[in-house]
Amino acid sequence: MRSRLANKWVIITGASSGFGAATARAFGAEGAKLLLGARRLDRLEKVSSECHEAGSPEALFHALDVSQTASVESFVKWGRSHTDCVDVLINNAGGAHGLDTVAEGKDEDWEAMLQTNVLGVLRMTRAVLPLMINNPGGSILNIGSYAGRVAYEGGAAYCGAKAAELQITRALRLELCGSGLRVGGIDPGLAETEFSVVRFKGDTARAKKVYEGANPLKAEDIAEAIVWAASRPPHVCIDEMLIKATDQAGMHKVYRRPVPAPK
Ligand code: NDP
Ligand code: 8X3
Repeated sequence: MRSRLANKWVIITGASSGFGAATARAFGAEGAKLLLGARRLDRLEKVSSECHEAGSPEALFHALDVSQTASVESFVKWGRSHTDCVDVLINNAGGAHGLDTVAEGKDEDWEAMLQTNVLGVLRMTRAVLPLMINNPGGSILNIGSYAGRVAYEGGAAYCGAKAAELQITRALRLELCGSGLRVGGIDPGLAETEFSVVRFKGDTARAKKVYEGANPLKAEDIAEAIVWAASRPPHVCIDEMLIKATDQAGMHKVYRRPVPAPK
């Protein structure tokens, strides 16, 4: 059967790595047309060519910094030059900065987390909605986190930001009821992407430790769920999905296999 997503226009924020890049490739494989945004253009160029190889008829990219209203507006203006009808918006750009307690927290980390995970989602949605509003069956999918549902030490600002994102998703669903647009939240748990490298400011050894001995989610696992949610029939809305690694029974309970000592 021809994919429901073939030739549909899909916007993905944070498409330069991790979930966003995997999601772009997965939509590409369904024959969707892509408008990809992030700050690292060299990465976007590579993802775009992988999407073409996967089967996307159009995999276009443009600089996007969701923490800046002007950048969001210029990204959407560029998108509008390619289409006036967007079918799917994936608000994925975001992440964590630092793992400090509130007592030790840094303003710049808090601000970065709130700017991307919270205000970025609001700004992108406000800017893209005019391109979706006459398009019943379209989907807005926000990538939240298990951390938006369960707090942990050192995660106050990140958990708070993702909890805010969950409530934004819920409020938007109420606001758009009757428009035919679907609004969903996908909340992943422990997943090995560049997330921890960013959180620990490039300390790859510390980032690796986060996943040591466990079998975390992969970016492709989340991409598959996002594509599935967006490809349901128009009367079906996947409201909320919490997706965890089998090894993550709870925020503070992750099964870890013994790791062989280095020789
Ligand atoms: P990555 O670090 O691999 O990807 C993050 C993406 O967000 C990159 O493409 C990055 O692009 C983009 N991004 C960050 N800041 C901005 C910005 N200001 N403007 C535009 N793009 C930005 O991590 P993940 O793929 O894991 O993260 C994707 C989403 O999933 C995030 O919202 C994260 O919070 C969430 N998440 C991650 C989990 C995990 O364990 N990995 C679990 C649950 C949720 P660039 O730097 O090029 O701008
Ligand atoms: C990322 C998952 O548990 O590391 O959102 O905060 S967690």
